[in-house]
Amino acid sequence: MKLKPKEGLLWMLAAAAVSLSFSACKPKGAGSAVSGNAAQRTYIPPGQYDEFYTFTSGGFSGQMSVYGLPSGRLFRVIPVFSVDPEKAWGFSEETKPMLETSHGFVPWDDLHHIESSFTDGMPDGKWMFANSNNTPRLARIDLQTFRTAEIIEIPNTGGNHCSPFTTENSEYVIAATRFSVPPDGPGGDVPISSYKENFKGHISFVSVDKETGEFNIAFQLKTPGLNFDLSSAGKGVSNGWLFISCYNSEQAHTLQEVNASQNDKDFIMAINWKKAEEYFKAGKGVKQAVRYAHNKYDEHTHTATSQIKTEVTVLDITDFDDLAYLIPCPKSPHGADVNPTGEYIVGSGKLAALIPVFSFEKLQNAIANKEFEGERYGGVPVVKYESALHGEVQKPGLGPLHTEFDEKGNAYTSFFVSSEVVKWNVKTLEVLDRQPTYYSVGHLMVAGGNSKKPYGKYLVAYNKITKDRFLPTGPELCHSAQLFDISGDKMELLLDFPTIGEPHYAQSLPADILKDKSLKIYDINANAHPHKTNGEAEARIEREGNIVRVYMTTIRSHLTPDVIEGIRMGDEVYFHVTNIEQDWDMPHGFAIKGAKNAELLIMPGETQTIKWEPDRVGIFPFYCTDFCSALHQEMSGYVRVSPK
Ligand code: CUK
Ligand code: CUA
Repeated sequence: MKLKPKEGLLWMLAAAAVSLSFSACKPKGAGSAVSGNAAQRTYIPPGQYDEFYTFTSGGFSGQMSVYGLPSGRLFRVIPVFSVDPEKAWGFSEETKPMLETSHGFVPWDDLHHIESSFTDGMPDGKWMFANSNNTPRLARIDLQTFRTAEIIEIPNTGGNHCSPFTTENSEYVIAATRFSVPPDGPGGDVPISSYKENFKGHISFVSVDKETGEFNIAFQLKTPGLNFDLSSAGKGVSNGWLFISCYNSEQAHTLQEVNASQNDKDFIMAINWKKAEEYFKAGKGVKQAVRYAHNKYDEHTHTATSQIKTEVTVLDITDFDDLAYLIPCPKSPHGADVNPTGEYIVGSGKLAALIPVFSFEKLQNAIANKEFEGERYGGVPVVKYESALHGEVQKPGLGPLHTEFDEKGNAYTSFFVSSEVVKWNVKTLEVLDRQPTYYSVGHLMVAGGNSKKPYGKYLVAYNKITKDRFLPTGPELCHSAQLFDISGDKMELLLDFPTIGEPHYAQSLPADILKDKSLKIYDINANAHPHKTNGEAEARIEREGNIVRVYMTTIRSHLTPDVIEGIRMGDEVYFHVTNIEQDWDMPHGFAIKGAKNAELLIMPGETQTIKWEPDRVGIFPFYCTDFCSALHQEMSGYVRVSPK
C-alpha cells in the first residue's frame, strides 16, 4: 500500500485512518522492498566489528541502548533515568543519589532525545547527552565508561522535551519546556485559567565544561507562554543562533488536541544565543530562587553525590530588542532542523502538507530591514513568513516530523501519517525518492546527519508501530528500527530490528572514534572509595552500634569473608564489595537472600555497596550472580542472623 500525497485535510484524516488499519492488511511488496543482497550488506561475520556505534533512546524505559550498524546488534543498555537491577543502578548505595531530584528519589523517566558532544560541529566521542521529559532532567553519559556520569534537574520547566540539543562546540546543551508553566516557587499557585497571564516558557542554557564535561545552568531565557517542541543549534554560518519549534500559539490550556491546532501557523523561534550570553555576562539577568538537584558520579570514589541548588539567573526575552524573533511556521511544527552548512532551517508542521525551508541569510536581512508582521506575539517580533522563506517542498507526504541530512546536499524527512521517509534536495526542494516505513516512523537518523559533515551511508527509521513485522508477543509488541542504505540515488531497505523501549532520536558515531578509548579497567590503586578493600587480607567486618560494615573482596572464585556471624535483628548491614580482579571484562555480582536492593555488578577495580536490613532470624546464603569461572557456582557464602 503506497500512499500518494493529495491535498486537503480530508485526505489527511483518511490517511491517518488507513495507517491505523495497517494491522488488517499487510502491505503488498513489504518483502520485495528489501534489497536483494541486504543480508550481505548487514552481515558482520563472527569476530568482526560493526562500522558504527548507534546510541538510541529507550523512551519510556528511561534507558539508552547501544547498537552496532549495519548489523543492528545490541551491545549494551545504559541505565540513565531509570533503575536497572542488572547493574544495581539506583539500587546500590553508590548510584542512588543519581536519581535524586527536588521531589526526592524519582527512579523513572522518559528519555526522548540523544545528542553527541561536538567539537567544531562534529561528534568528538566524549559524551552523549540525553533529556528526560517528565521530571525535567538532563544527563551526560561518559563514552569511556558507557555510564551516566551526571544528571541535572531543570527548574521552571514542565516536560523537558525540547532538549538536549547542543551548540557547535558543546558550549551549551539546551533544555526547554514543553508545557508552559508558572515560574517555580510560591507564585505558582495560580488558576489554570490564567494561562495567558501567568504561564511562561523557559529555555535553559546548560554549559558544559570542556575538560570534565560538568554541567552548570548558566542562565535561562523567559518567554511568552508557548510549547517548545524541538530545537537545533545553528552551525557554520548560523553558529551562535538557536532555532526552536513552538506549538500552541493559541495558548490553549484545555482540549489541546483541538484548541492548540486552530492557528494556520505557529512559530519557529530564532534566538541569538551569543547575544543572550553577552547580556548574561554583563549582569543583565535577574536571580530567581528555585530548587533543583545536581547529581554527579565520581569515577575516583565510584560514588555519586546529589546536591540541591537554589538559584538561577533569568533573562526575559521581551526586555531585549535583539534576542529572539518568531518565524511563522505552518501547523504545529515538530522538528526544526538545520542543514550541514547552517544556511537552511527546515520546519516540520506535523499537521501540514508541505515543508517550509527557511534561509538564515534571508532571516538576517529581514531582521535588519525590520520586515515584521504588524503585531508582536507576547512582545516578540514576528518576522514575515515570506521574508525568511527559502521555499516550500510541495506535496512531500503527510505529517512531517523530523529531518536529517546527508553529505551530498539531500534531506530526509520522516512522515508519521503517510508512514514513509522522503528524500529531497535542500537547494532545489525537489522530492527525489520515497520509501515506506513499517509503520509510522517518528524520528529518523542519518549517521552524522545533524553534524557539519554527515557520514551518510545509513539511515535508520525509528517506528512507532510494528504490528505484523515480528513474531507476536502478546498484546505488547516491540518498537522497531529500519535500516536503509542511502549511498545510492534510491534508498534501499536492508534490515528491521527490534529496539528497547520506544526509540526516539539516536546518534551514530564511527567505531574508530570510540573503540580504542573505551575504558578497559578501573585501576584499583586509583580507587578512592572510602570503603574499598585492597585485598583478601584486608577483608573484615566492622561494627559501630547497629551499623555493620562487611568489607568484602571478590576474585575468581571466592567471596571473602564467606562466613559471617554476629549479625543481629535490627542491624543495618552494608556489604562494601570490592572486585580485586585486574583482568578486563571480569565483573562479579553479589546478591543475598531477601535483599530488597537487587544485586550488585562490580567491575574490576571498583567498590559497590548493598544495604541490607535482615527481616528474620536464620541463615542467609549469598553468591556471585555473574558467571565468572568454572567455580562460579562455588562463589558463595552464608550470613547468620541472630535475635536482637
Ligand atoms: S519526539 Cu518526543 S514525542 Cu518526534 Cu523527538 Cu517522539
Ligand atoms: Cu564471580 Cu561468578
